[in-house]
Amino acid sequence: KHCILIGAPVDCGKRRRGCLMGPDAYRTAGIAEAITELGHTVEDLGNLAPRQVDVPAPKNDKVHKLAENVGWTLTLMEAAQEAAPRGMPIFMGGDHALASGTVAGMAAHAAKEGRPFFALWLDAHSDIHTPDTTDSGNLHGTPVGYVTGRDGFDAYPPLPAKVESRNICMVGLRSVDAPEHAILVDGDVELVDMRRIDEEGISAPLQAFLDRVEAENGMLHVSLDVDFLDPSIAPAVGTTVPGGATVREGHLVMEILSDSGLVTSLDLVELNPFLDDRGKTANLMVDLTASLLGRRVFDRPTRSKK
Ligand code: DIR
Ligand code: MN
Ligand code: MN
Ligand code: MN
Repeated sequence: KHCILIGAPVDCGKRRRGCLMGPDAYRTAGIAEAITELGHTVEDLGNLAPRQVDVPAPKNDKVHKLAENVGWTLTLMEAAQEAAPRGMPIFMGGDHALASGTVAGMAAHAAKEGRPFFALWLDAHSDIHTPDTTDSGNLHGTPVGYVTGRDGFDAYPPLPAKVESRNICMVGLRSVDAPEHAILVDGDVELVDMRRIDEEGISAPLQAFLDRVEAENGMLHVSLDVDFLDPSIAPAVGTTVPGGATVREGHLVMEILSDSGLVTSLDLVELNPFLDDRGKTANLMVDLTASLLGRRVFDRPTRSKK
């Protein structure tokens, strides 16, 4: 594989600052070295910057830094489409607002290739607000709303390719706001909340989703929010929610994804190095990336596909 590291120091998707240091924390934790050790090649495009744009004042006056969020969406939508034909983009965030650009860009790329697009959302939150429904005004809670074509994103660039909500699987859910809940219970996003993980394990629902991706020859984007993980193992995030995935559940997801050979792009989001404990969260995120890219103790020959 050729991995393309793209620094996206997005810090405008919420009020608490610090995610802008994420890309350098991943570099410091040795993300490039971890990937090359696995036999892949790496290219680091450095850190990008948001396009400067003017936007009308948002209807909802709680919305925080709309113009900067729109600017990042433009930048990253373009960066994703530029990188995707050459390798596997790994977007080093930055908060989750960056996914409005990365997911929209990867979906546009898939459409150009004539392949269906799927997204795996590893997160405590569902991030399916719109600028009108968000109560916090924090746009990191809206990327799924944007890429699925919900109303209220008039200030944003028109979507080159809408993501089908049935092609999204959310895993790790344990904090869903009321307006998000209302949309999700009536919709067809595949929902794997923590209770389902407790009862069924994490591998069965994930494998069922991957079987669909494979059957449709889809491209698969993985969006990994630090708060998918339990705060005890991943403290460096502004929005900790107790009861998250364990170290082993995190690795198992990545190992199964690796075996599937289906992943074509990755977001690493919400790492706030200002809140970390001697780099432990950054190191864990790098280790999870390594598992996704093939690090393993022993092969599983009967299950591995590629
Ligand atoms: C929260 C989003 N539901 C909000 N929180 C997120 O502010 O709307 N944290 N996405 O990562
Ligand atoms: Mn998120
Ligand atoms: Mn989250
Ligand atoms: Mn909220």
